[in-house]
Amino acid sequence: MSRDDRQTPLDAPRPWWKDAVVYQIYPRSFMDSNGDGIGDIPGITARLDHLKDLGVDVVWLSPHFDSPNADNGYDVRDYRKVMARFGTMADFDTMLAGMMARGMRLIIDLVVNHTSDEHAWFVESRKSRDNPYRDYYIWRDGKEGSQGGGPPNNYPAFFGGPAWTQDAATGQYYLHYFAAKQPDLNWENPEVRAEVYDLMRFWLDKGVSGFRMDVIPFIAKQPGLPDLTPAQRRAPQFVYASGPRLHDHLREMRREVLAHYDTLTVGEAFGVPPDAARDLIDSRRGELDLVINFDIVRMDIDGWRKTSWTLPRLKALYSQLDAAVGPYGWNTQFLSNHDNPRSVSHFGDDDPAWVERSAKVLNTLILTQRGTPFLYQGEELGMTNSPFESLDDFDDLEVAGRWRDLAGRVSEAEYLANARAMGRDNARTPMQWTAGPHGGFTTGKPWLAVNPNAAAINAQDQAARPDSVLNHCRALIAWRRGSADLRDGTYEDLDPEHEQVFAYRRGAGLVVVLNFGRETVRYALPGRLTVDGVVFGEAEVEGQVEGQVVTLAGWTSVILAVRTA
Ligand code: ISL
Ligand code: CA
Repeated sequence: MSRDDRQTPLDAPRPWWKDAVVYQIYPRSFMDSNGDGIGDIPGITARLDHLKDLGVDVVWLSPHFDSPNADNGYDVRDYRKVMARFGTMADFDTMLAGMMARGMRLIIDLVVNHTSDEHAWFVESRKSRDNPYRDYYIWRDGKEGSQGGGPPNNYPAFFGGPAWTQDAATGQYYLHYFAAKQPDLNWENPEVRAEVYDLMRFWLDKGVSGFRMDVIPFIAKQPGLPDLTPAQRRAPQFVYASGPRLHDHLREMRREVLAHYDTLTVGEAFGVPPDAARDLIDSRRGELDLVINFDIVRMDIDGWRKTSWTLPRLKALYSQLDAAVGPYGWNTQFLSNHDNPRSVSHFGDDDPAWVERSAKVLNTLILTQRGTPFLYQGEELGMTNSPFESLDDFDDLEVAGRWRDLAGRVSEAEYLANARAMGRDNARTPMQWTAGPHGGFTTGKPWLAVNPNAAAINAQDQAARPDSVLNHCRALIAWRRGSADLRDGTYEDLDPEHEQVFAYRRGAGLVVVLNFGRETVRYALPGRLTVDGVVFGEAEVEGQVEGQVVTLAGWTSVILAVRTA
């Protein structure tokens, strides 16, 4: 009986992905095996033992499909072909076999809100108004007639300019929420849906265990595509993500494809507030399993501008997100990915004297919160943002596109400072494997410069040091596996207002205390708790437990065994 046609009672068998630790690979930057400066699939295969040793259960692979790389693979030209620079389908099969031989599963990136403008479907669609593929995409006449009247509505694109581009062949405009090279598919067309279901089966039949679904809430458009208000234009994702047919599409996808396989589906819920996300992941509804939300990673970014965050606000978000999933949902736990700055630079302290300690604190947070942890490549090392010197150093079309939009309204120095803090390229600098040339990522010239601190922060050095970020993650992932309180216990913030300490209870038996600062803190636990001892903490932590008081050195964390007095 497939899952979506029964109420999933609370005592249903526990899905495997609730206990999994997921690791995201951005293939372009993970490992280059042939010296062309671009990461590739044989490079991933060569590094699978790094993932196995870390204790990873699932790999999420960012797009590996044939693409012109306008948006580094998030513009797919052929869903059934491996990007030539990444390797061959045989390489993919070898990588997948290598993962499975190590007990790891693979989920791939399903990018079906849009395709590349070089996809055969769009090449056909744009030829004429009556082309059989015309309705695979969203074409409209301009405002006043089809010549020169301006775009059909005032939708902005995320990578700059309007979300409509007029096409010479027919004079009509096509919709693209992202770049003009990423035309949006028309999900109201049942032929489009059937094509997507077919390509999903193609990869599932190869042994893939599911999908991370790129901006999946965007596939349902607003009926009639009315103009946005000025407030909506400032954050259009909330309108783009709330089309009325979204749940119908997801339930049909579940019925047609997913219900027939044992899968993990993770929707990138850009533009979906926590309460709306609950409906996407409620196991009784047969839609998605998990969502990637933006509440924490974007808590201090307003458009292109970095604002600020505080620990009490961060803690409030954790409690809100934990409560929002309800009894039939489950959370993802992450602090970075390929679209966001490095977590230790964003939420930690990336001063060379503190970076390792604070990276370990943040990884402890990710690995002890309630939900499925997602680590991003390099996060297990405490890799940091990169010192981009000028706008020319960035590869990301989002950085260039937003700069064009700002045209003269903001100084280049101010824009550069914000791009350095929050730009997506921070997470896309190559993985740092060794202290050697280009961090051991490539023997050639890397497509994006390796962070100059690779000699100090790299996997080879850390594998040999017991107190490294890498070995901290390895040990905590292993310990977590044996802890029912961490894997499935309740979550309770013990001190929401404290400005430097993040202390929370997991289940009945554990308390986690994180010091989010350089100063040593003496932290008094609530009187109702009796501490039985330190069960996990860094070797150099002075986690002395005097009765109810825990002393934590700067940027350290500790896990305590407790019971209610
Ligand atoms: O917030 C954003 C828009 O300004 C971006 O970080 C990003 O576009 C958004 O989070 C959606 O991300 C996904 O879709 C994009 C792609 O560029 C991102 O890499 C992908 O994760 C379009 O496919
Ligand atoms: Ca390569």
